[in-house]
Amino acid sequence: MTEFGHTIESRTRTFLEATHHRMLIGDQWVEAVEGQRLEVINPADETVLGTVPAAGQTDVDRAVRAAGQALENGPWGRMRPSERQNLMLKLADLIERDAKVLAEIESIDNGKSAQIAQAVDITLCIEFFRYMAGWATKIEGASLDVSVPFAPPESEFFAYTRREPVGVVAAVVPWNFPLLVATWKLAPALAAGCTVVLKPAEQTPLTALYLGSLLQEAGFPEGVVNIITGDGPDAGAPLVAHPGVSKVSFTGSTEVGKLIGRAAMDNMTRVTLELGGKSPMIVLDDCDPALAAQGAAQAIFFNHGQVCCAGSRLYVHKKLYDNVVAELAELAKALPMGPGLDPQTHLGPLVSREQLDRVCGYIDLGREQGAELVTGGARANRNGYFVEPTVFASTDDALRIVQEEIFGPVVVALPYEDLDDVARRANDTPYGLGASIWSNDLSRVHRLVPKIKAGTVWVNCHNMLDVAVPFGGYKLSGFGRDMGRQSLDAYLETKSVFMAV
Ligand code: TXE
Repeated sequence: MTEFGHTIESRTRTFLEATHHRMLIGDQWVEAVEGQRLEVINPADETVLGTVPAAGQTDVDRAVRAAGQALENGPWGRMRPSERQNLMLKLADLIERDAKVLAEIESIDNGKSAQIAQAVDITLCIEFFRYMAGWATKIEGASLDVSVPFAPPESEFFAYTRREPVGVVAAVVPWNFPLLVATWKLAPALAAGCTVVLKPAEQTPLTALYLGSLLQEAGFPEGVVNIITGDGPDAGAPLVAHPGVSKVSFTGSTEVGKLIGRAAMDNMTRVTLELGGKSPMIVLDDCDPALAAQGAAQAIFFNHGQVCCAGSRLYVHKKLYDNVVAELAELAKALPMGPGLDPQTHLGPLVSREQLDRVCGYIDLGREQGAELVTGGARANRNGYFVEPTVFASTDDALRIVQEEIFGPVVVALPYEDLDDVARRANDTPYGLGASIWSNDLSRVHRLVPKIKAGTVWVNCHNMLDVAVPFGGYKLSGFGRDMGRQSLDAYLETKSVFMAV
């Protein structure tokens, strides 16, 4: 079958034609106990793609129990690290085999370009499972030379530390990079020897369910990964508050992140939170305006601005400001918009009607508060949740469109004169996820980097990721890190063993 000149894989068709999807608990594909279902909508044409179970408390209990059993009594807990590694490598191979299928399902479910999903989302999933598979065999404690000052002088002691899996992990993930963010949680959890209950976002559950079949094909024992579908209040909230869960790994809104953080503290559940952002781009006066505009377009319009580290505030030195803004507006107007399956598409629909309303609401607010609309500024005149790529210009950092996360293809350009002042302004939101600096003047770049309060500072690029580089936020953008060696630590406890010899 071909759509928009794109030939859809037969596995994709078979998966989507099933329409009545089930969730994975233990080794069973099951309905929700209460029998409730949620519709999954294609954001490119607003049609119903199918339904998934709407999990509730009882389903959460079953999934956490299955994960607990797999950890305590199943073969997983006794597996050697090299066996865990091999299973993860097998899974990576299966994802690679089905990369096009997964990219197509992601595209149809989320709206993003299938080509870009395959090149970015799915490729990073494969690389991250392989990267983390390598760490499974390199989890080490330390042996410590100890002496106890208050013990009798003739006594001798020995101590060592063990790294142990933290336990059952609840992974709650959003809809902007559904499979990729699920992988950011699953890969270190599995490398560490944990078991997992994964809850994908209600808007985009399909690639997680497809991954469930690949986990089974790879040979992961039952209950090691359970995948429950459902919404935030009915499935997510009971999952993160469940006493059988030892660690919550969440990516989503700051608002829900705060709720999860509070709920986690009741049980002293370990928690990592990757939350919203309002990332600045700072263009210095030595920069080529055309390159800066291209960088800005990529920073804000990639994934239609539905990126937690999207460059949504563009600070440009006043010498270059007019040129960069004009050039960026031209690039925005030229962006090919369409359904994700169309190979020409760069800008797909937003994920849902709710997100469309939210983004359009911010665009209206920008106008009302007096920002100058340079280009875009409306819902696109077609079916589906499409919004025109939008550039505002302003001098007022207090505007809500400058302070608040919009999570759509909307950028505000702001001029500046002084480097110290722009560093202060760049930090002047509650967020601190990403930032980028654009300049070839290394000495000024190096002086600016330490002043920026953000988990990632890019230089002459934005939104670049590598599986070995930790990613996470300062301030209200959360705490803890995904990816890199550092992410593994969040799934491990340290046990100290102290012996008299
Ligand atoms: O996020 P939610 P929403 C930001 C972005 C976006 C806004 C709202 O600004 O416009 O958040 O998006 C689950 N207990 N980001 O409403 O609600 C939910 O089911 C436990 C930035 O979709 O945070 C989903 O699986 N779980 C972000 C996940 O949380 C709960 C990506 C995210 O949904 C829950 C997404 C609860 N009480 C949105 N309520 C990023 N950092 O990339 C919801 N969920």
